[in-house]
Amino acid sequence: MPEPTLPSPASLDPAESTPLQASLAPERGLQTGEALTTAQGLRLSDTDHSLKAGTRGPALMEDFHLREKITHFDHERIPERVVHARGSGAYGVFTAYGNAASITKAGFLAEKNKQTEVFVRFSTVLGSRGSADTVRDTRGFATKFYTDEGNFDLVGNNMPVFFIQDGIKFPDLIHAAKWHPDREIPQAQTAHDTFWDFVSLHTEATHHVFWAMSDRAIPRSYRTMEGFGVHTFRLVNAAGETALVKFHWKPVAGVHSLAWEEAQIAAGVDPDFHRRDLTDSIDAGLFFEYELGVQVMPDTGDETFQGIDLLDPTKIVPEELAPVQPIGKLVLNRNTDNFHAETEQIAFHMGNLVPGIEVTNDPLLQARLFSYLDTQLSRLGGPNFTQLPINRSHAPVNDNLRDGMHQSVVHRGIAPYLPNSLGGPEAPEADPAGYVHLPKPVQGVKIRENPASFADHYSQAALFYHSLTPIEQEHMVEAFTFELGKCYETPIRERMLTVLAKVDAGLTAKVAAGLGLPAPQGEPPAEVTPSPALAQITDKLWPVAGRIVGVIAGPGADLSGIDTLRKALKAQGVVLRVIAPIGGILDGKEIVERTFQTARSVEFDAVLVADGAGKLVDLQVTVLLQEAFRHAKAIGSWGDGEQLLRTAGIDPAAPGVLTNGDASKAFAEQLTAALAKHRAWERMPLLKPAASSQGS
Ligand code: HDE
Repeated sequence: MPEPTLPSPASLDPAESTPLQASLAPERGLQTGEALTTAQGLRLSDTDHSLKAGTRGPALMEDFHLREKITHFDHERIPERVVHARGSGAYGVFTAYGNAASITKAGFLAEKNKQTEVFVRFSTVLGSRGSADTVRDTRGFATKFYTDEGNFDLVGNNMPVFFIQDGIKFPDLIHAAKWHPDREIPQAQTAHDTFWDFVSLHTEATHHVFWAMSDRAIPRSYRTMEGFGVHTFRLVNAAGETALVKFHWKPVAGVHSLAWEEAQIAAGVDPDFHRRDLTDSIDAGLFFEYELGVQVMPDTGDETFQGIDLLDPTKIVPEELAPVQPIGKLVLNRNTDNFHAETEQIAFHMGNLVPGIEVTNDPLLQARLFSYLDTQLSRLGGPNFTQLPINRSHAPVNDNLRDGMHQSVVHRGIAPYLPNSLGGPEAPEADPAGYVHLPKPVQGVKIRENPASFADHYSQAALFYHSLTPIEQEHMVEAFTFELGKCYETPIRERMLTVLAKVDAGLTAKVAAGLGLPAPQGEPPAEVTPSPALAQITDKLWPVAGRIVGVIAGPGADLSGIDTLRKALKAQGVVLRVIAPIGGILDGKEIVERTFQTARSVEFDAVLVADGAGKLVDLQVTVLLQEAFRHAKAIGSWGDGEQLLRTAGIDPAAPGVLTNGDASKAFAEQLTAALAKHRAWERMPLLKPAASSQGS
C-alpha cells in the first residue's frame, strides 16, 4: 500500500480551510491589510506586519493583551465547596454582655460591652452554587469572630443535631444525599432514593432526619433562623475552671418558616429568595439580630448531663434541663462589596479557637478539625489562604509559617524558627498569652467502636416530634410522605416506615397511608417528655421589622390611604410595596414597585387590597390572594377592596382576614399585630382539618 501523503500548503483549497485558517480568512470579516484591535481595544499599527490579517497563529500569541485577559477569565472560577456550596454572607458586630466571664476567659465573650467584628455565612448543604435558596435542607450558620486574640470560628447549623456520630461517615452521608452520580439529579434536595436508602439503613441519622422533615428545613428568612454549635465545647475561665457548653444563636425576630408550597414556588420565582432578603434588608437598615446563648453543663469526668451523652452529636440537651443563657448580641449590618473575595473565599476552620474555648472528644468534631483546613488547599489553591483579607486575623500573627503558593507577605528577618538568637529578643517556645491546650488525661483502648450510649437512635427523634404543635407535626407527616413518595424503590419506602415506627405509631400510620403502604408495627419509646422550647408555633408575638406587605391597587385607588399605611408600617420597620396592573406611575404618583405580572405571593408576609381596587379583574391577582390565604398569611382590605377578596373566593369573615372602612393608623396596628404572629394560625383548621384533629 502506498504511504499516505499530506497535501502541500499551496495545494490547500481556501474553502476547505481549517477553523484557525478560516477565522483569519478575508471572507470571515477581516480585510487583508486591516489592523487588528487588541482585547483592550488598542489599534495595532499598520506597520506591525506580523499582526496583519491573513497571518497565522504565532501572530495571535504575540497579542499579550488578549492572552492576559482571556487567561485570567479562563481561571475566574474556583472549586465550589464540596458541601454548603450555596451561601450568602454579611458582616456584623458582636457585643458581649460580660456575664460569660464566669465560664470563659475568651475576652470577646468575657469583657462587658466588648465589640468584635464578625462575618457570617449562611448556606444550604446539598445544592450547587447556583441552586435555589428555599429548598428543603439543613442550613449552615457559620460565624467568624475577628477577636483581639485571633479568629474564633463557630461553624454551626440551624439544627442542633447531626446525621452521623463519627466523621468517617461524612462522605457516605454526602454521597447519598447529593445528586445521583450517574445523572447528577436531583439538585439540592433529599427527595430521592439514595438519601432514603442511606438513612433508613443508617439509623443514627433518624433524629436529624426528623429535623430535616420539620419546618426548620424551610426557614422564612435567615433573620428568623436559629443557629446551633451542635457539638459540646469546653470553656475555661481565668481561674482555670472548666464547663461544658452548647452554643445557640437565638434570632431576635423569632424562629419562623415558609409553607412548603411557598418554598417550592419561591425556588422557581426567586431562587435568591434568602440572599435577596438578607442583602436588601441590610441595605434598608433593617439589620438581622441574634443573641448568642450557652447551655452550661458541669464538666464532670463522664461528659454526660442528666443521662445525655454530651459527646454524641445526635443528641440535644432540652432547654428545660439546661436553659440557654444569653451572653451577647450579634447585629448583621454590612453587606459585602465583592461576593467572590468575601463570601466565596471565606474559609472556616474548627481549629480557629481562642484561649478560653476548647473542643471536646466528640468524634465528629475531631474529624472536622482535620477537614476544614484540608479542604482549603484545593479550594483556595495552597496554604496561604489565611492571608486573604476575609480570612486574615485582625490580631497580629507571628507564626513563622513561610513561603508557599500565593505568598503575599514579604517576611523580614533571617530567623523564622524558634528558639533563635538572631531574630531579636529570644522568644519563648510557647507564648504564655497564646493558646495553650488544657492538659487532659487520656486512657482506654484504641478501637473503632461507638460507646454504648451512642446506640439510642430513636428516643430524641420522638422527643422532637412530641414537642411540636399539631400543625408542625402535620407538616412533618406531609414532608415524609412527599419525600418518600419521590423514591422509585418500594423497599426503601418500606424500610423507612420501619424506622418511623420506632419513633411514633401515629406518624407512621399517616405516612404509610399517604404512600399507600401498610404501616409496620414498631416499638416507639414508651415515655417521652416533650421539650416545649422546640416548637415554633407559640402564642408569643415577635418583632415585625423586615416584614413585607403587598398592597394591590389600580387606577382610582385610595393613594392617601396607602400613604398613611406606609408611614405607620415604616415606623415598625415593615416595608410596604404597591402592586398595580402596570409598573411605575399610578394616578400621577411614582409608587408602583410590583406589577400583576412580576408579583407573586411568596414575597409578601401579608397582602391587602386598597379601596378603589375592588373591581379589578385579573387572574394573577386571584392566584396571589388565594396563595396568601392558603399559606395562612394575614390578608385584608379597606373600602371596596373587600370585593376583590370575594372575587378570589376569600370569605372576609375568615380567620386572619382584616377588613376595614379606611386605611387608618388603627388598621395598620391590626396588621402589625397579625404580622407579629407570623401566620394566621387560627385559619389552619380551615386549611388543614387533619392538623387540628391530631392527637399524638
Ligand atoms: Fe462541615 N464542611 N463537615 N459540618 N460545614 C464544610 O468546609 C465536614 C459538619 C458546616 O460557610 C467544608 O470550607 C466534615 C457538621 C458548615 O464556608 C468541609 C464533617 C456541621 C459549613 C466540611 C462535617 C457542619 C461546612 C466544605 C464531618 C454542623 C459551611 C467547605 C466530620 C455543626 C461553612 C469548607 C462555610 C463546610 C467538612 C460535619 C457545618 C468539606 C468532614 C456536624 C456550616 O470541609
